[in-house]
Amino acid sequence: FLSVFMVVALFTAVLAGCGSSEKASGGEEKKSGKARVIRAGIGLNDKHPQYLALLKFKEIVEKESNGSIKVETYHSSQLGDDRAMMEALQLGTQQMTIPSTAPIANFVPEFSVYDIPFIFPSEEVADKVLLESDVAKELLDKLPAQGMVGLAYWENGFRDLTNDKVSVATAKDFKNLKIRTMENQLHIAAFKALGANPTPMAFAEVFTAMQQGTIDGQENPIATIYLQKYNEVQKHLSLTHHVYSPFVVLLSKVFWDESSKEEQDIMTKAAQEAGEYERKLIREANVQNLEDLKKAGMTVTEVTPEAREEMKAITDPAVEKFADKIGKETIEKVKKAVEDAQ
Ligand code: TK8
Repeated sequence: FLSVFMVVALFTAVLAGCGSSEKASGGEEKKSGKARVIRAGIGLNDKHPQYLALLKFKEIVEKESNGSIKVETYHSSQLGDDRAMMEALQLGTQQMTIPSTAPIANFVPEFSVYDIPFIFPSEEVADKVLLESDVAKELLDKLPAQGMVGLAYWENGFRDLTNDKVSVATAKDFKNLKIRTMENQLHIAAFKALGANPTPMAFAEVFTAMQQGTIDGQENPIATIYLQKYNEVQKHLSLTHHVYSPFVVLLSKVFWDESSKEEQDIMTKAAQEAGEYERKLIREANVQNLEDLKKAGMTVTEVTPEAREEMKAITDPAVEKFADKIGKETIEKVKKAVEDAQ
């Protein structure tokens, strides 16, 4: 079903692209009354704070641009998975998506710095690093060379582990668990180091894979676990907090370059403003939805700081192998920014 939808979506995109050959230059566009369209797609569903914040982005951009830009929103991987959507951004057949940083690392390897387990100690520190540090900005500045523009960091959040086999409290409990990971080499290596059997897979396939038992579990922030109803096919939740995932609001560079400076400013500001809203919503959801998951019957396992230290010690050597790919300087800068934030 999904693939049929994707093909239809792609054709629509190509047709839309053919129709709008005229160059955008703010004023004239408005006179002719023809809005340029941002097709924005995400993997999460329409209950997730990311989607609600995307609607906020739409509201701000459509208002501030006086209708010169229209935003069409798609959720639940309707336009494809994270990789497909980023490739469509590069081609200019889709204009916007908001992936986690992990799949972005397949395009800009430096983004894997955020995949290093336990690199962020808290949301507050993550905020300071992502919203205020030079290195976070420098990473966004590497995107245009890949045909994408990074407007802002949003929050997916600390990732926790679910599975249908055992309650995972310490490193040894990962043994032989078949865990879906994002399509990211560092994640795969880290889960291997823990003795798990990592299986990279697109987000949209995860629920069915767990339902059919082709995988034992997955890892995502609480809000995603609840809103995607993973509790219906998973018994155990462990509060591992092993990785903090930022989201990045990505725009196609094709669309960006066709926009006036004024429109670019409107889109950047809107992404930042909607980002504040998204952080607020997702933090509320992560607290509330943990209670919801308990009520729904999931067993929740706390993970001690000592157990996290052990997991970190086990994954560190695997992570070390990625230092050259990520760039030692980038890693040092992020670690320094984390220190400064504390
Ligand atoms: C949604 C993804 C998701 C991510 C994952 O497209 O794949 O597990 O955490 O939020 O970006």
